[in-house]
Amino acid sequence: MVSSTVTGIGKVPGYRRIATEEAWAPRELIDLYRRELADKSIDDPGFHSLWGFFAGASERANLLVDRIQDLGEKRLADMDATGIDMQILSLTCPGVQLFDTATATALASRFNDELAEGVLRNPTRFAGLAAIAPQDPQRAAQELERSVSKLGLKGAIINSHTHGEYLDDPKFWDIFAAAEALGVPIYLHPNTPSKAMIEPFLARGLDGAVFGFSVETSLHALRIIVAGVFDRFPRLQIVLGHLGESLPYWLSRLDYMHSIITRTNRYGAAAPKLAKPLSAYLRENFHYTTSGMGWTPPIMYVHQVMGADRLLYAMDYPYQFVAEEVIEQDNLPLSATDKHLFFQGNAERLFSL
Ligand code: 1DF
Ligand code: MN
Repeated sequence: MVSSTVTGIGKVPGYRRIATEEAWAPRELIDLYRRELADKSIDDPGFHSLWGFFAGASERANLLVDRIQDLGEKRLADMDATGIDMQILSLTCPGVQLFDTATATALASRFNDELAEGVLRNPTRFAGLAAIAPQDPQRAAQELERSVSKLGLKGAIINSHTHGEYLDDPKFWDIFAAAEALGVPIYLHPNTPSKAMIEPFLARGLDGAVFGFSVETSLHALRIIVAGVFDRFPRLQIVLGHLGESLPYWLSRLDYMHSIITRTNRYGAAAPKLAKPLSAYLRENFHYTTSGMGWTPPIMYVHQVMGADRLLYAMDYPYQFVAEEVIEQDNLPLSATDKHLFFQGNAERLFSL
């Protein structure tokens, strides 16, 4: 997980390195996860697989749980050691989305207060995204509004499905309306696949970050697009990590196949005609970060097909705390202008830093 012996990360590269998908979790959240692991009162096999591991006794789990709680000196030291100037912090997956509506709604507000205090202690090193509870969409929209206008947070994070439900359901659209009105993005972070589709992943250990996260989250993003969310909220911006959870690779096939589906009205109201080709939404309503994907060929591909304005750096600390990946991305074959956009400029614009 950690390679702290690497040197060679330049101090003054001509840009600030802003890492945009960086996790934190207060002790209380981890305790609540541990209680649920013992009680098994919530039927979410993905959660039990994911946090059964991270709340367990392995060395990786212990290091992770220690690091993820810190919003001060330890985290800053790790950032210094890997040349990270700023982290955009968000409550780790699945955040409050695991819990019942009342619990999740109350926890989101308290954790956002706590995050905002952590940011205020080191405002040049940290910014934060609000946790919200989609279980109560109207309260979630209000909490986003409060978090941005009162606490200075820069958007929201949603960890894919909430109890197996997806945000294309119009009952959630007040959240999109609030984000669009505030001019802040929603980071659609992975979660393990929802209960309805996780079984064949679990059977071979593929439910987590290794692959299941990406299947779940790319599906979620597509559901949002094909439901017509961006025709209704044309200025809404969604952020995807992991280089777009594979979607940039699919642009031409998605356009070809989706245009047939809508032209033939094959699925009726479930797949309505959209104002633009599907790929237009992926280019105009999404940004892509390199969390967990610090590898030059796919980064250059996303830069090419999505454009220099849409690609942002992320580390995914503390889950993927790998100094070599910072060096690899320092050495991307990009112009000085585009590298500045990648590490700094796009994050400053998107998150209003
Ligand atoms: C893992 C990866 C866990 C990511 C995460 O949150 C996470 C992991 C619990 O390695 O199991 O956010 N990730 O974004 O890749
Ligand atoms: Mn992550």
